[in-house]
Amino acid sequence: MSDYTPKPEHRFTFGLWTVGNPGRDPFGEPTRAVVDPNDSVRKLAELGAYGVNFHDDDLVPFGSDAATRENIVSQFKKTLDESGMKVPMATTNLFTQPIFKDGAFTSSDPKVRSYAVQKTMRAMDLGAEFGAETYVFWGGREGSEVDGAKNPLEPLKWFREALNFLNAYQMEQGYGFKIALEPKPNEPRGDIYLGTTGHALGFIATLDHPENVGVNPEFAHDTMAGLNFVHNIAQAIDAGKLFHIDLNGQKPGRFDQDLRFGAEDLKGNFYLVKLLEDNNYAGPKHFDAHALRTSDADDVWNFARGCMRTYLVLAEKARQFNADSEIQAIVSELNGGGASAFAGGYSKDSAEAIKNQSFDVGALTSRSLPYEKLDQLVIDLLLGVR
Ligand code: GCO
Ligand code: MN
Ligand code: MN
Repeated sequence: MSDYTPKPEHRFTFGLWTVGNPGRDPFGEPTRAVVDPNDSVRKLAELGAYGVNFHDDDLVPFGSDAATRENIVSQFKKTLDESGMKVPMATTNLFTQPIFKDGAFTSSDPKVRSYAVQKTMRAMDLGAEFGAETYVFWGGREGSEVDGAKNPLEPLKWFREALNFLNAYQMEQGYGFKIALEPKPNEPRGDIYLGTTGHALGFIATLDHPENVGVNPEFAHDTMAGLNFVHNIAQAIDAGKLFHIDLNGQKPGRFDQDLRFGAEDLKGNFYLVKLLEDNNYAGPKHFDAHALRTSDADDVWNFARGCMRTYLVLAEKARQFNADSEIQAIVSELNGGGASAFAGGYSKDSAEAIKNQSFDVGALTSRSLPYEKLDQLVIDLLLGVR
């Protein structure tokens, strides 16, 4: 039996807002006490995490004066030093305060947009103070319910202006952030702009400096939209844009559940972990999830342990998949055909040759594809009977 003990080298991270989630939902008050971020850091270090991430307001409450900010920052730095924990990612809360009721960077009000940029520059300063390498943009309020209220082309333009400005700011400051856009299809807005990983990848190409902008896809978000997260992550890796990842659990067709990683869709999560491991994804593995509202303070740590444990178990299953001779024989047989006649690129000669090639359509059609067999082997592997 393997050792599934999380260690800092696994680069598991949690948001302060995840383990600190007090269990509030749109219908009910919190079920748990507010947690001091310093306590969260100490406990996560004890459990083997690598670091914590935060929104500006998770660490320094909104509206704090300069002296309060300084006290909080120096205490938090001390706690991080003592526990050996890192802050690999920082982000801005552009959704809680009522001023952002109609969006931040995509508000129709230019003053709100400027305020959002001011808040983000200050949050970037805070993240840089803690050595954050990645800066996430989740546009929770960047969306609409009433599309008659603004020309749908404008929010894209405003979002682009803000990102270009803020990226230029952080470059000039020498912060060296990798910027990661986090898409979500809806919630809290009826519809959120740039709703999926694919939308974000397309948008990035329109920015002034696309080279340091990538994505932070979240399992729950793409699953809410009914999409295949593994395919989306593959596309992000293919584009060289997988800068960060939010791991959690989610049933399709529901509100954003942010469940413990692996709580739903074990097979999908197995292929996800396999994809990340096979491609040596080196970024943080961030659990953007929270314990159930029914959990008490102790059960929150069972939740955190569970996220990391399931990842490590699935990583071991991925290694087993890669080493299983029966599985590998099927996979090789399925993929053993070599390159296509056009894989070497276009030439007049290759076009002519393919035009004249003769194909045994009958033989190609009747080729055996034992996907049922393969899938059941994977099921047996995951259920631990193989
Ligand atoms: C959500 C989002 C957020 C973001 C976080 C970082 O649906 O609530 O996933 O948790 O990840 O705000 O920007
Ligand atoms: Mn989420
Ligand atoms: Mn997220």
